[in-house]
Amino acid sequence: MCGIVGAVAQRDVADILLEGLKRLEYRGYDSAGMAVVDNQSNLQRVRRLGKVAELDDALSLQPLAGGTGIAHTRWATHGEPSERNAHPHVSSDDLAIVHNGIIENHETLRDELTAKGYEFLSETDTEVMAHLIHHELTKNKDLLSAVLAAVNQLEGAYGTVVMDRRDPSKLVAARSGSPLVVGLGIGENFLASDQLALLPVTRRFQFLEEGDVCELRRNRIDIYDRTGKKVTRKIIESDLDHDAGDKGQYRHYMLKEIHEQPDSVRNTLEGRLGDKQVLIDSFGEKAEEIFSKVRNVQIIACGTSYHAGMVARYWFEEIAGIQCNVEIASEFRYRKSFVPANSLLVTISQSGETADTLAALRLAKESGYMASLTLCNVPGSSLVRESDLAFMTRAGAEIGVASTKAFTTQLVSLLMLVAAIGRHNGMANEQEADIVKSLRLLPSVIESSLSLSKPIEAMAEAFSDKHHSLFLGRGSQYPIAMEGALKLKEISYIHAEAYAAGELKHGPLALIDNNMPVVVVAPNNELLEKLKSNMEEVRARGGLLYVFADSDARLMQGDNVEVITLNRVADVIAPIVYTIPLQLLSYYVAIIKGTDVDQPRNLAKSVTVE
Ligand code: HGA
Repeated sequence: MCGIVGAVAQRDVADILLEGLKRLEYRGYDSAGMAVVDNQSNLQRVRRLGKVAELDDALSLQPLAGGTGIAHTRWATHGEPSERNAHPHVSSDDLAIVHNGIIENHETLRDELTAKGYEFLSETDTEVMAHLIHHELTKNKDLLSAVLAAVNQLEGAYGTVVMDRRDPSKLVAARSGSPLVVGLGIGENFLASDQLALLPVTRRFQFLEEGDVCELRRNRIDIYDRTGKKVTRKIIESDLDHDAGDKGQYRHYMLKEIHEQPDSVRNTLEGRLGDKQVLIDSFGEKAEEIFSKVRNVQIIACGTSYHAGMVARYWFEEIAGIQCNVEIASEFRYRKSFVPANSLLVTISQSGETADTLAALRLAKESGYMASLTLCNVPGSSLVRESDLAFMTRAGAEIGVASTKAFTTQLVSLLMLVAAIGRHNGMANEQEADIVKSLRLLPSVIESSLSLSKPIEAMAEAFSDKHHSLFLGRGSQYPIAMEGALKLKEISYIHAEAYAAGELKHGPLALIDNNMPVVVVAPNNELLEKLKSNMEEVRARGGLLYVFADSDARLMQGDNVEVITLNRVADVIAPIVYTIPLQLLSYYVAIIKGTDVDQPRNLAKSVTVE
């Protein structure tokens, strides 16, 4: 959340910063701003409420020129979205600062700094940091020492970049709880909250680690740990596609990413499947040894990734014969949990920077887990660096805020994990061979599900004037119903709730009337007959059923029942396949409603704040 870009160069950096913000906008889009030091050594700043396009317009009327600058796109946590609260924040016309995160002791610090004569012009916690660093500069000899002294007084999370107009030869950045990456140029250097922002100017990066403080100059980068000791951080060459942030022929990133799924799943599988087995080394060198000892799996995740974990629970217990618990990271991190012997902790996160999941991993390290594994889409991210094992989902850059290809590649990765662990727990070789065969077929099966766009678009019409909806599934399709409901609420703002279909009569049936669309995920598995009874319960009460079913499920189109038929697929991959039509449904409902599909209100991608 929030996007940060900074640059120290000989050339004017405003265009680089603006392009970086555009590439990060999906991280937060309620306001945006930029500040540079001009050739008179003055701070020049432009901020606007709204999207980066508003800032772009403002900058074309009031261009900023300078070789040192910082910029930010905001997702408000403290203080309403407004120009006044937009970053960069300034202290005494000398310092400018951008920040991602939450300063928890901001109120105490605000009182102390007000008593020292600082005037606050915003409601943000960030402005507290600006004045605190300014105050520390009166006691310390340079910006680096002042930032080190200031961050030691902060409680909470920050990724921050600070600029002083009196010495524009450098920027100082600090990271604790929110990611920052240094981009290495030739005779110029950069900072950003995500490498994606800097791909037009460099492919060489250094990830700052927790507690790092960095002094960035045109020809020099010095990194210190939180004690002030100089450290070196590995330089990595990014293999991310430069055009990762391009919509191509598609109207929205979300639609592009939905259609990329056959390829992203192919990438996930590439080089990781043997003839009849999952190649265990894909999970890391120590995977074989660790997996052979696992007797229990604890999955921790948030949002869509949590739904992927929920599906995996069915797989782990049914296929691998391993007990599996799944918990939302923000709950797990604040309770005392029981850790059975030989437990593997599995975290799932698209960005690898999800604040709650990261905190849960750090907590779990002290709680007796045998080892940790992360399933993640971003190489070099915090979860990847801090886990014992890492498995990259290889979805490619996902820009749409509503997750699609990240989810299906997580499911594919989890199914491979289940096979790899199950092998050590008595799972039959033939069963693993069947999983491998189904996984190989998956990209083409997803392609055929995508061909259902037209009927799903027509079905979406029925939802556009509705305010509420229910999603039903049973077994491993229950979490798919949850994910379908999440997609619909995220981008169309229609209230959508998912229920395990057997729960209907325990309450939600009371909601059914002819204004309540009920979406049912109904592949032909051993629960189909039960599910059919649940559908009858809805129909008998005048409810409207929208059913995604197998060709051989023998479900008839009829009064108040619309059926879209999918090809019959092996049960084990059905949750992945049935995700596709639900993604398309929410997309087309949002299109009809005219909402902002890629950047839905109040949300942002990569939840780096608690
Ligand atoms: N707390 C700051 C930054 C918010 C943030 O990091 N969002 O992701 C603010 O509210 O401006």
